[in-house]
Amino acid sequence: MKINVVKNVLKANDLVAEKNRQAFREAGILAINLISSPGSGKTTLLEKTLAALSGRDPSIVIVGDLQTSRDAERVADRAFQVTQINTGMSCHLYANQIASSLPALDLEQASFLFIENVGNLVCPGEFDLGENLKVILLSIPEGDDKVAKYPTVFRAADLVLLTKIDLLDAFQYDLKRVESDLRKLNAVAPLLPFSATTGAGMEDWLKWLQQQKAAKLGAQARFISE
Ligand SMILES: Nc1nc2c(ncn2[C@@H]2O[C@H](COP(=O)(O)OP(=O)(O)OP(=O)(O)O)[C@@H](O)[C@H]2O)c(=O)[nH]1
Ligand SMILES: [Mg+2]
Repeated sequence: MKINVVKNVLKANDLVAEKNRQAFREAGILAINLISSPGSGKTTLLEKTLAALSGRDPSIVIVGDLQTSRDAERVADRAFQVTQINTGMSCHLYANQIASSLPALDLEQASFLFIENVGNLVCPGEFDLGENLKVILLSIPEGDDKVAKYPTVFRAADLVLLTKIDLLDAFQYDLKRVESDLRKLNAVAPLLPFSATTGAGMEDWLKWLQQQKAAKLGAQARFISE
C-alpha cells in the first residue's frame, strides 16, 4: 500500500511538472534545476552568473530553502525577478510549488529561469519540476567518493559542476575517480571544474548556458514549423 502512495505522489508531481515545462516552452525560457548538497555553492554560482548575464539575458530565480529568505536576498539585486519558497520540513521542491510561483513571474521577458533546489543530494533528484536541464554541483570539500554514493542525481545530470576547484590542493582528491564514477552512471554529462573564487570554468559555464539556450530555441522553432 505504501508503495502505491509514493507512486501516486510522484505521478501527481509529474503531471504538474509537465504543465510547468509547457509554460516554459510557450514563454521561450530555459529552466535549469540546480541540485547539490548544502553549501556546495549554488547561490554563489547564481550571484556570479547573474552578474555575467546582466544586461544581456534577464534571468529569473526561484530559490527553495527550508527556512529564511537569505538566498533570495543574495541574488535579488542581480536577478530580473526572484521568488523564495520555504519548504518547511521538505528536503526538496515539488512541481506544484514552482507552478504556484509562475503567475507572479514574467517568464516571457527572461532568458533563463534558475531554480535553486533545497540543499540535498538525494531527494531533489526524484522530483521533476518541469525544468529543461538539471545541473548538479559537487564541491571539492565533499570528497571524491560522492558520485558513486549518491547515484540518482548524477545519473540524471545534464551537466556536473565540480565547484570550489580552487581548494583542490587542500584536500586529498582524486579527480580521475570522480570522472570514472560519473561515466559509469552518465555517458554524456560534461564534468566542468569551476571556482567562483578564481573564476575558473566561468567562461565554459556561460558558453554551455548559451549553447543550451540556442539548442532549445532551435528545437522549438523546428517544432513550430513542422
Ligand atoms: N573556496 C571557495 N568557496 C566557495 C566557492 N563557491 C562558494 N563558496 C563558499 O561556500 C559557502 C557556501 O556557498 P553557497 O553558495 O551559500 O552554497 P549553497 O549551495 O547555495 O548552500 P545552500 O543554499 O545552503 O544549500 C560560502 O561561504 C561561499 O562563499 C568557491 O568556488 N570556492
Ligand atoms: Mg543557497
